[in-house]
Amino acid sequence: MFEFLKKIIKKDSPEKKPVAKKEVTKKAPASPKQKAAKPPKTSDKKKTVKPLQSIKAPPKVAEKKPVVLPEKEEAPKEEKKSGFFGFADKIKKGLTKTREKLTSELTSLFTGKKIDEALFEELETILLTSDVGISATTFLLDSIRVSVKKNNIENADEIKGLLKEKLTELLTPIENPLILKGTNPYVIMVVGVNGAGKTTTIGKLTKIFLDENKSVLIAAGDTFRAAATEQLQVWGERNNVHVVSQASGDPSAVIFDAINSAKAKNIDIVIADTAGRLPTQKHLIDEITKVKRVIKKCHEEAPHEILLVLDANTGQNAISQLKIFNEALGITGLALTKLDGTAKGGVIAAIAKEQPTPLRYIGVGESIDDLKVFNAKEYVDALF
Ligand SMILES: Nc1nc2c(ncn2[C@@H]2O[C@H](COP(=O)(O)OP(=O)(O)OP(=O)(O)O)[C@@H](O)[C@H]2O)c(=O)[nH]1
Ligand SMILES: [Mg+2]
Repeated sequence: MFEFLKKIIKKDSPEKKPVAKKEVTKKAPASPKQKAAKPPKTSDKKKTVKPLQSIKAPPKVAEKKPVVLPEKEEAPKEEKKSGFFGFADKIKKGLTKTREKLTSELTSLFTGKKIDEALFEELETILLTSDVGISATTFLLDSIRVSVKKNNIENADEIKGLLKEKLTELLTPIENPLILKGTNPYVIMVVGVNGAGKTTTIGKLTKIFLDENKSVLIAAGDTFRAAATEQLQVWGERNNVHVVSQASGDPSAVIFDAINSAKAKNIDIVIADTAGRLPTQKHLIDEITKVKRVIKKCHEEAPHEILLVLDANTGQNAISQLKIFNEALGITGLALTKLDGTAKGGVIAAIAKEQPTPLRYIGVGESIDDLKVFNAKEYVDALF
C-alpha cells in the first residue's frame, strides 16, 4: 500500500517543474534583443567626441553657374566599409529594371554583329531611350569609336566592355560623397520639386548619420501641408530623433528654431525639410532663397549642404530642375531617388555630362535602408 502511494507522489512531482521553467525562459531573451535593435538616442551621446568641430572650415558654397565640382576628399572609412556584398547587392537589386532593359538590348545588339555605323546608330538609340541624354550619348559613342580604331577592335562583344569603361570614366567625377565638416551643427537643406522624395530621403539619411554615431535633429520646414509634418514625425519616430515643427508658420522660422535648438543641445546635424516647389514658381523659389538667408543669419557657415532631391523617373527634366534650383540656391549635392522604379537609370550620365554636380546619394527603394552613397564603379557594375 505504502509503495503504491510513493509511486503516485513520484509521478506527480516532475509535472510541476516544467511550469516553473516556462516562466524563466519567457523573460530571459526578450529585453537584450530589443535593446540592441533600438537606434541610438541622440540625447545619450557623449559630448566629448566632437569630430565635426576639429575639421577646417568648408569651401564657399558655389553660387556660380554652371556648377563647378568641388575638390574631392577622401571618403570616410565607414562608407568604404559598406561597399561590398550587401551594399552592392542592394544597388543591383534596385537597378534591376534599367539593367534588364540594357542587358537585353545590348545582348541582341552585339551578338554576331560586325562593328559598323548601323551598330553605332542602334547603340545610340539604346542609350537615348535609357535617358543618357544627347550630349552624354555623343560623348560615349565618340570615345568608343576612338578606342575601337586605336585598338583595332573587330569583335562587337568588346564594345560592351568599352561602354562600361567610358561610362565609369564619365560618372567618376560626380562621385563625391558628403563629408561633414565645419562648426556644429552641420546644416543640410533639402530641396526639390513636389513628390521627388525629399521627406523620405531625410528619413533614410537620418538613419545613415545615426549609424555613423552622429546626433541628428530634423526641421519640419514644409509648412504648407499638415500631413508633411506628420510624415516627417513618423520618420523621426522610426529613427528616435526629435522633429522640430510649428503649428503654423513660416519655414524660415521653423528651421531657425531648429538650428538654435541644435546649438543649445550640441547636436551634430540639422536636416531641414522644405515644401516641394516647381522651379518655375518664382514666388516659391524666392521663398526658399529667403530660407537660405535666414539659415545663414543663424549660423554663418550654414547651410553647409543644399541637397537637391531629383526623381530618376523625370528623365531629362531632372537636368532643367537642377539648372534652375542651382541658379537660385547654389546646389552643393544631389540625391537621385526612385532608381528602383525606372528603366532609365542613364539619367545619371546626363547629369554628369551636362550639369556635373556631386551625386551624394541614390535611392533604390522605399524602406529606411534604401539610400546609398553613390559610387560610380558600383553603379556601372550594377547596370551591366
Ligand atoms: N520606389 C521608391 N520610392 C521612393 C523613393 N524615394 C521616395 N519614394 C516614394 O516617393 C513618394 C514621395 O516621397 P516623399 O518623400 O513624400 O516626397 P517629397 O519630395 O517629400 O514630396 P512633397 O513633400 O509632396 O514635395 C513616397 O511614396 C515615397 O515612398 C525611392 O528611392 N524608391
Ligand atoms: Mg515632403
